Amino acid sequence: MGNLNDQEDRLVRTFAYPSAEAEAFLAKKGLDDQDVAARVQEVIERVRTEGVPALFAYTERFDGARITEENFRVSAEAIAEAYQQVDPEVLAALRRAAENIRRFHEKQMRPSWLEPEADGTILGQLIRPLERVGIYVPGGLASYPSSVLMNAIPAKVAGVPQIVMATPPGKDGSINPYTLVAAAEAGVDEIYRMGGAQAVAALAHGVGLPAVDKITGPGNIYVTLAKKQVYGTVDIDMLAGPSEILVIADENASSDYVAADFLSQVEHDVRAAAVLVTPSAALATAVKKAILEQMSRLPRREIMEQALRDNGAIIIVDSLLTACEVANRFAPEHLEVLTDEPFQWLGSLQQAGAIFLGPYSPEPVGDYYAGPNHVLPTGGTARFYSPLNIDTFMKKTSVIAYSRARFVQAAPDILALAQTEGLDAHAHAIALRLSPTEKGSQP
Ligand code: HSO
Ligand code: ZN
Repeated sequence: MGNLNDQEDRLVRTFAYPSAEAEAFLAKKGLDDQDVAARVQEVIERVRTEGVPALFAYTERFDGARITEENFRVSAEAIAEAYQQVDPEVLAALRRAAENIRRFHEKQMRPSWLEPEADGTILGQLIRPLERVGIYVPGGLASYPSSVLMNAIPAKVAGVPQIVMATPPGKDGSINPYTLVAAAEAGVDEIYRMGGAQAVAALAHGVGLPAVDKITGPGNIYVTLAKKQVYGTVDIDMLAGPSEILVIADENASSDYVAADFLSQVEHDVRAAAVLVTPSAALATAVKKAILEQMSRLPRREIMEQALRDNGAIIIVDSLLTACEVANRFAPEHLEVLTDEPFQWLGSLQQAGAIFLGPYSPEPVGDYYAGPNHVLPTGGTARFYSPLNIDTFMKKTSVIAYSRARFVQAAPDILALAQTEGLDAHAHAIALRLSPTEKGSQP
C-alpha cells in the first residue's frame, strides 16, 4: 500500500493554493525557441526566394516523399479512392459531427449593416469572408480528421470561396484517407502534399500555388513558429501550444470521471497538461488511484505518464470560489466543472477557451461532436484569444456616406482637429466643400 502511495505521489504533484509551489506552477512559460526559430527562418527564406524546387527538396528531406508538379495537388481520383477506403460507419459519424459543427457556427454569423440616419447620412459595416485561406493539417499521429472539420467548416460557413489545405505526405506520397474524406465533406477546394515550415512558407508567399490571405490550423513547433514568422504577410489564427485541461470538482464528483478526463487529455502529447482543482482532499486521493488504475489499461501509457509527471497537478483549495480564481489564473484551453450545480460558477469563470459543464460533457464531446470549435487558445492565451470561429475567416469594411447637412454641421470640429494636428491639406479638403465659390463645391 505504501508502495502505491509512492507511485501516486510521483505520478501527479499535489499542493495547496495559495503556496509557492502553486505560484511556480501557474507561472506561464513562453513559446519561443531561438534555435528552432532560426532554422524555420531559413526554410521560409529559401522557399520564398528559390520557389518550388526548394519546397519539394524540403518535403523530400523532412517527409521522405518525392513530390513533383504532377502529384503536388491531390486529385479528385485520390479523394474518390479515399471514400472507398474509409469505414462507412465512421464516415456517417463524421457527417453527423460535421452537421453539428456547421449548425453551431451558423449561429455565429452576423449581418453586415448600413444604417441611414434622419439627415440622409449612411454609416455601415460590411462583414465579408476572406478570399483564400490555407488550413494546415499535421501528418502522422496528430493527423485528426476532426480538426479538418473544425477548421474548414467555419471557413465554409463564413463563405470563403477558396479553401486550401496543406498536409505532409507519407513517404509514399499518401495522405490519411480520413483526412481527405473530412476535407471533402467540409468543402475544402484544393489539397496539397506539403507540411512543416516549408508548407507555411508556400502558402504565405504563393509558392507552387496562389498565396492565401490567412493560415489556420494546428502544427508542431516548426509550423507554429513559421506561422509566427509569416504573420503580417498573411494573417494567422493563433499560436497554438500543447493542449490543456483544468477540472474543477467537488467532493461529490466521480473520481473515475475526473481520472478518465485527465487521461483523455494527456494522451495527446507529453507536453499536454491536466490540472484538478478541488476543495476535497478525499477526491484528490481517489482521483490519483483511479488514474493509476485506468492508465494501466490504456495503450498510450508512456505519453500519459510523462505528461502527468511534467505538467500534471492537483491543487487543493479552500472553496469552489477559490477554485474559480485558480482557473482564471491558469486560463485553460478546456475547463470542466464537475460540481453539484455547475451553472452557478459560470459567471465566476472568466478565462477559458471552452467550458464543459456537468458529468455528461467530458472534453471528447467537444473535441469531436457537440458543435463548438475544438481549436482553442492554449498556454494562458484564453485571456485574449477566442476559439476558432466565423470571425476568424471574415473581415470588416467600414462605410461612410455623409449628407451635405451632416457635413456642414461637422466641418468646424473636423477643421479644429486637422489644424491641431498641423495637417493643412486635411483642413483644405473640408474647407473646399464649405465654400460655395471654390471649384468643385456642391449646391
Ligand atoms: N483535444 C484536442 C482536439 C482533439 N482531440 C482532436 C481529439 N481529436 C485539442 O482541443
Ligand atoms: Zn482531444
